[in-house]
Amino acid sequence: MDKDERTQLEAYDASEIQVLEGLEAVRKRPGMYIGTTSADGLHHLVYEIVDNSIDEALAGFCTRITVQINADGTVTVKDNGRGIPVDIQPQTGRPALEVVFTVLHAGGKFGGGGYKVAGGLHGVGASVVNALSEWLVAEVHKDGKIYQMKFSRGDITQEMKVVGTTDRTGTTVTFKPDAEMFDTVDFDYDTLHTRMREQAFLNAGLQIRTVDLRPDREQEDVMCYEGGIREFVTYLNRNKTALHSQVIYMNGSNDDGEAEIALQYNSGYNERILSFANNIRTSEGGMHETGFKTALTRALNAYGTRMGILKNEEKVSGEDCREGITAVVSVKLSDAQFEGQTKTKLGNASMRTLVDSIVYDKLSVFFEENPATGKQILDKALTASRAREAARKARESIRNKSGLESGGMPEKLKDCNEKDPALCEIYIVEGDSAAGSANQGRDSRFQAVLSMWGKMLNVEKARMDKVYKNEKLQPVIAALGAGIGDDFNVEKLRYHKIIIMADADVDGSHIRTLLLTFFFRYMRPLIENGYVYSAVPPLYKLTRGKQQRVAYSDAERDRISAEMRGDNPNAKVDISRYKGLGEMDKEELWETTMDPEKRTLRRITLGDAIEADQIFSLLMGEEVEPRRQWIESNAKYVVNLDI
Ligand code: TSJ
Repeated sequence: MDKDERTQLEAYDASEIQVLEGLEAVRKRPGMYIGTTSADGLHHLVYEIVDNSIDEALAGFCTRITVQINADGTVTVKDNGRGIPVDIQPQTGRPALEVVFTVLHAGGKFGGGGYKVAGGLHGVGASVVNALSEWLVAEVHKDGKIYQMKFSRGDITQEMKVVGTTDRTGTTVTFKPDAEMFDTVDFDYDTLHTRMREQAFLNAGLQIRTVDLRPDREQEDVMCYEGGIREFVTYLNRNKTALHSQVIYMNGSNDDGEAEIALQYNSGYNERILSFANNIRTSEGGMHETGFKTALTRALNAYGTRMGILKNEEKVSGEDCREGITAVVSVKLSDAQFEGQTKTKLGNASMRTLVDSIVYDKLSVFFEENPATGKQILDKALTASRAREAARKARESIRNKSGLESGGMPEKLKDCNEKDPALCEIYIVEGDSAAGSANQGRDSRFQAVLSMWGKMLNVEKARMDKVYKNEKLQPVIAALGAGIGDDFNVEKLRYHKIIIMADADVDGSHIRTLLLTFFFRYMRPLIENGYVYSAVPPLYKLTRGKQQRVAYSDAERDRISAEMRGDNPNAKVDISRYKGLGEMDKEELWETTMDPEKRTLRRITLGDAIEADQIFSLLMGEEVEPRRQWIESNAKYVVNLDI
């Protein structure tokens, strides 16, 4: 062995040790690397892989990406980029392809000086996916050859070798997530499809195809949007009535990066601003979003003053300017700083300056050239300003309102004795009979019950002042004790578990959708802090002789039924379906749905709430045609409308 060879081997040994330690750490604490081992974490594996193909597209070398769930439940991601480099890296003495999959944080940071735009927020790379896969196969088409390499749970199971010839270039990765590491390994097509659609909107002209090949679940979607985020805004407003037909689009760049903004107002009252940095959703906002908001307010006020619509120092507030807006703000920059609790807040001040100047300048020009649209938007902001004033008055009157017992609590609330919010729960129950069982069955030391009944307010069509005064929602507002809208203060919240308990039928899902939409629009921190839950009542009761059990799903029903039968194939197990919560007596309800030792609660995420909000807009909004279409295509599911 000569000196060079020895040096290389030592380097290899050293890197191997580091590799094993690195990837072992991933398997020991997967949550540290992918956030969670729930379904979210599982899907995150796919995004980690796809991010690499999108980086290749951003660099200008890839035009098509396919994300495919295979018949056996594994996933394949394929692109037509240059192919991951296969040459030996001088630092490690190993092929770059191997390093990508065996060294933590290696993704995208080798060869050609890297990309202008850095990779994903959680861009821990492909090695994490390797570490958490039962097996993974990578194939690279490059320089006329097909290179292949295989891995398992972080280890190399087949060194890189040439397995054929090819006339194209690109990378294909197939992996099977390790069932030992995840709560579930069942990929959800809709989840992948939704995420990929978002990526297709954010990367104009890039074609992304999603495919499901699993038996009885076959489907496919091809997404490619030449209009990019313009089409994203059109899509987000698809169930709303647009205030102006054109989506307003603006872009620009400086030394630090580039920014694109698209917006369109609708006839509704909600603000929907989606912001992204390097294709990553910045849910907590940040500098780019701030720049957008301040420039929008300034541009509208300047235009109003110039046109004489705003007189005598009259002004519209930022919030007024954003009523009914749907906007997408997307920036791409070289050293994105992610801050905030969930690292989804952009910290780069240069993006505030950039977005601010683009929006102020281009919007001012747009208003000059389209005065009718400018006036419509300004009128809307002025109406919002007046409604806000009316709402403030209504809010004040809430405090001296009847329907509240002494101490300010509603009659329909059966409160608990405990006063520490962290220990208190409130069940919001639909229907009087279910509420009766819940009242009697609860542990009144820490569980409160609030019953709701009858038809609820349509929050979609109501302005804020109507919502505050609504007799169905007032008890909820009063019981939670934390105010509403701008006044909402999560510190005053009286219960840290808010549990929606409703039947799995149309009425139940109606009330659930309404409550979620209400929380989403008027008490969002409730959802952001994870305080909202859905109770999970059982679906079946199984009886054999004196023995009784319950099941929460069809699969569980079959398993328990087999268990109860035991070795006796003739034993008769009686299975009945619960028709609703009202059918259960207080003991049954306590044992199956309320006892913290035995119950299941589903925590409502912001994603659930956004989806409820969308369904809600669709079902309750002004647009008739999309609603009719939705009901038609979901007719058979409506009974189980779940959120
Ligand atoms: F990382 C990975 F394995 F997860 C992965 C990477 C998975 C998939 C499906 C695709 C990719 C990928 C990587 N697609 N395209 C690339 N490109 C590169 O890695 C590449 C190619 C050429 C050069 C160069 O400088 O010549 C540099 C890079 C980073």
